[in-house]
Amino acid sequence: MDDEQGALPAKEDFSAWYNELLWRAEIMDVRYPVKGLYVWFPFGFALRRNVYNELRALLDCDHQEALFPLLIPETELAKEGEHIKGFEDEVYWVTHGGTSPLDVKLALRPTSECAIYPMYHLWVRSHADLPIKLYQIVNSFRYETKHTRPLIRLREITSFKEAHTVHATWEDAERQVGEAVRLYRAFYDSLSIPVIISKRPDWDKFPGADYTIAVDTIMPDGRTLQIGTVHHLGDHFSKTFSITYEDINGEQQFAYQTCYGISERCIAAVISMHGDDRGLVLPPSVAPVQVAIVPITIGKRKEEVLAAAAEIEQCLCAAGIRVKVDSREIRPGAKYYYWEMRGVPLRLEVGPRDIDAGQVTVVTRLGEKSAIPRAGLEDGVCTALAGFSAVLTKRAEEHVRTHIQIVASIEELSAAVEKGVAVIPWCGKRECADFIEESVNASVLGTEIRSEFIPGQTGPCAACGREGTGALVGRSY
Ligand code: P5A
Ligand code: ZN
Repeated sequence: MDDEQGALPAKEDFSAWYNELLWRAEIMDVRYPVKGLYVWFPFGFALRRNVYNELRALLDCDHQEALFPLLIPETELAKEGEHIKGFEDEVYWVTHGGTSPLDVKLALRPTSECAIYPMYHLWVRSHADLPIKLYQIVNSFRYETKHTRPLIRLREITSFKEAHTVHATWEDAERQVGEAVRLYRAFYDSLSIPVIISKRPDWDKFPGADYTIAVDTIMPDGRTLQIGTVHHLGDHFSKTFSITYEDINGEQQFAYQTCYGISERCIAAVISMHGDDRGLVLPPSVAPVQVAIVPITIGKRKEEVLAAAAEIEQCLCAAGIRVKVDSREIRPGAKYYYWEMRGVPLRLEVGPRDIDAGQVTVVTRLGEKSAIPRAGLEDGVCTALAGFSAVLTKRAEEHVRTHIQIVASIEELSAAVEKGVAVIPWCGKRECADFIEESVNASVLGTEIRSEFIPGQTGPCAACGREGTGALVGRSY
């Protein structure tokens, strides 16, 4: 792809920057002729694979991966009243097989409760079968009517990781909700993305759930992005789909369930949180290329420099590092630009002077320059990668910390939501939330906030003055 297209729009202009970066860094091609559907370029796909490998590794400790069909018969999808009410406007329907109308319309899964739970009905027999913890990573379809955006609001979610668990008691399911939140925290830690966990207001919970815990992060423009949700489903679906087990006394009991999901919004978060005016900045844990080697081949010692670069590549590759030598016949400056755009954490420069000094010059994606001795290079590079991750985490935490304000009044809230999110006391009543939302043109996102950046807060409700606790308020994507 042509790299000589002038500068990337500044990150200040977040939407323009984001769209242009997806193209320039070869993450996605947005020109597919269906709204809300996008194409992964190979580089974007490699990033996706690494990100989902992190997620898989965490899940595989105590979940099993499975795969259920894309198509859900209308008869199943319509069974749980709340669920279908929540999704009916977003479902794509398959109505024909060739030219013949189908007897039963088939939905493209907007999510897979109604594909998986009829099978759980068959699989769950006794308390000894529980708990069940399955997940799948699939595409799902939602006819979104809000403004679609690559990786953020899709009509085909290509990378929907959904986990579905079954338990003997409500309390067991609640414990699983806690486990899932911990798992998502660990996942986002591995991506250096700070998160804010909160309980969504009742009217904003997942259709068919007892309650929903959401994972949000703060985008560069101060708006929040919901990057994961964990739902306690109670026994709503087990009653609908008749998922029962025989307890130790030989009696039939309804099971309790949870489900939790993450989409490629996690990749949108990585790109948006860490990127800068020069392009992507990727955490080493998921960067498709962790180290780019640029041979500096001016002068007579070209062959010697190329040989040294190849040897370094081999040695780093053997140490399990994702490394590439860039030996293209273009200026080193053009190579720097190219790898910076693609977020490569470390650039190694190898020239005659480095060879003579028995060292390699290392420049991080954020511009820190140092030299690592050629002897023990693998260890030096691993240390530099770990250091780079730590810097990304610190930077991201700083961003989140400076975009949260604790406020007490509507006036303060109004100013705060222009810059980021705010926390304000709220009594829990719907009409007070409506009043707050209308006053400041932002949403009450959640309560029972769990975040190291936000202290517990109580005080008089900003709307009615009754006793309240901290509610997260912001504008979201
Ligand atoms: C949990 C998994 C569910 O669907 N069923 C199985 C539950 N929850 S959810 O909140 O509706 O979606 C889970 C997460 O997916 C992301 N998401 C989207 N990402 C991109 N485009 C969309 N149109 C879209 N819709 C939802 C959100 O991060 C959400 O938390
Ligand atoms: Zn109130």
